[in-house]
Amino acid sequence: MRRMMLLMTVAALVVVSTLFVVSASGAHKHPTAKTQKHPTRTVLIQGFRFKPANITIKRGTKVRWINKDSHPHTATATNKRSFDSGRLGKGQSYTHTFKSAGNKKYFCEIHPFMRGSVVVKR
Ligand SMILES: [Cu+2]
Repeated sequence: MRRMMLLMTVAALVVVSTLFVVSASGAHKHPTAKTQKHPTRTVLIQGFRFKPANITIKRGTKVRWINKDSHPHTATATNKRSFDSGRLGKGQSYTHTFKSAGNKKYFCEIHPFMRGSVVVKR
């Protein structure tokens, strides 16, 4: 009986350790998963609009604005301090890393009706 218990304990240990190894190797199957935790999000400036106008990201994520219009645009924080792309000509881009959580509203200084927001989660 004691021998039986011992066998079952050993069997259980083998099963548990096998599961652990499988899950651990599973995690290693995606070595890029960690580096892609905070990917760059792209916002196009096209047709006098930010596309998409509202995005939600995790803290530490980079946001890249690309001007696809032939007119110059800016991506300027409404508070004018957090970030400001300056004038972006056709094809030019601007990248900002969002390090603090909150709802960051921005607009185009040249066309103030163009508005967008970046919601940064912790
Ligand atoms: Cu504009």
